Amino acid sequence: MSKTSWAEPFKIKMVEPLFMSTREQRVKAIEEAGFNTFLLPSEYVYIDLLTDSGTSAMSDRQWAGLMLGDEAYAGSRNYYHLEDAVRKYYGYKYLIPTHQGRGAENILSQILIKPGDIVPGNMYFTTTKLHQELAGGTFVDIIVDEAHDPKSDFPFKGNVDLAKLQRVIDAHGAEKIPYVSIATTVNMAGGQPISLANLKALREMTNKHGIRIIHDMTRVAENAYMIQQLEEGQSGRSVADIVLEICSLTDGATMSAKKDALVNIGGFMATNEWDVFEEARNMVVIYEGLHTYGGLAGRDMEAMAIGIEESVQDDHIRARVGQVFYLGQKLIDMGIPIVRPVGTHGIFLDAKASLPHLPQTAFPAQALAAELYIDSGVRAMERGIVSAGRDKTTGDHCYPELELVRLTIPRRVYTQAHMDVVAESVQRVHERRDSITGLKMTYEPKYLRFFQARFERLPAA
Ligand code: PM9
Repeated sequence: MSKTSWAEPFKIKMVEPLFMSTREQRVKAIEEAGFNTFLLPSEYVYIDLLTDSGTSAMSDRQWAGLMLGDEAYAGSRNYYHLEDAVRKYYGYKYLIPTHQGRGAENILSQILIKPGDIVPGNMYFTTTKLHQELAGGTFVDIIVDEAHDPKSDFPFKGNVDLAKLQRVIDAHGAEKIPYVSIATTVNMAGGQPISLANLKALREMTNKHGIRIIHDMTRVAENAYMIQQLEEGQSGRSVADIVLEICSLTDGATMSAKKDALVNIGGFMATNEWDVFEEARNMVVIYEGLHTYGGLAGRDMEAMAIGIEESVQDDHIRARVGQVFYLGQKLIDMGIPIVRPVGTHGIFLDAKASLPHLPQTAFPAQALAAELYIDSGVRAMERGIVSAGRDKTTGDHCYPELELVRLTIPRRVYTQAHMDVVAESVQRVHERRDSITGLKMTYEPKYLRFFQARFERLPAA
């Protein structure tokens, strides 16, 4: 990795004051929120590391772009600008805008997946897997084993284990596999990248069997940066160039533009196949809106087109990932157990390692996120047994190896001083970890339960 210091390639033009709550206010707020950080009013949050989704600061160019919104119902000029950006920076031929990533996942899953199909992928993502299941498919994890081990320092934990894929093909037949689902980077593994070499090998193998690769490109620029920094022979290339190559190795994509692409709302589906595009154009009018706006205002598409261009600039991505690494190194130096190597969009605290006295059924990561909020007003998110949901056949919890709390860093929003405050709070909570008690789930919604589930504290053992 580069040894010189990074600094933000921007200066601050406008600020948003934050409310500084008291500990008593935070205890009351988290109890009222059923110990679920998603249910906290954001007013009572000091540093909001819930997600990097839709929480970026837009540039002055993007804000100026909003004023160029063409709000025509059909054929808005901003749609054509977005189409140009998707072709130029990602290389996909056909574009369907959607209100956000899951809108694209819904349409794509319904088009490509038939009941009984199998969808192998480099670890599940919550909304992606749910849409695959709702379309009648079953997700099968084919990521390398290292991805499930928070202590493994393997640099490309997003890689596919090709032997695992071969076993899935042997067991079910290629005709039952509409596509292999590849995320760049892998969110649930801790923001871990896939290597270009692995993706090329996967392309060769899927070509042999006539299987598509569908790309969840939500954080593709971050993945490309890690390839530039760590993969042999890639250091002389620009992030933009590597992004284009990643996309060229896949057949189509779903995108939550709320992450990499620096907008507060928006997404799209892209494909190189005319037939898939035609079907998607039919479906988008049912679920999102006309095919030239897909649930977005013209101004949102303009901000997205500009954000895509900004997102692949080397200076931007170096500072973005640099800030995440800054916090990660601080926590490592403090001896806090976190997923290694540090991922690109956040730090993932290893709640299993910090709270070994709590069984997974007492929701250790959920409990740790609540404690962190109480300590300092820092809002994080559970990424463990609650997020994993229930097995669709047995109805039991899924028990993921990784029981994590995610400190997700919004892009271009917080300073290094904020990161210092976060690290000190994590350390304080870690020092009194033995006193942290587990939780009992008192309300469980049917889908994506982590968003709205409620909990109560269990008595101390
Ligand atoms: N990711 C995140 O916080 C927001 C929703 S879950 C709290 O990480 C990937 C890799 C994502 C993602 C959202 C989506 C869905 C798809 N793939 O939220 O619908 O990280 O725009 O995208 C979230 P939308």
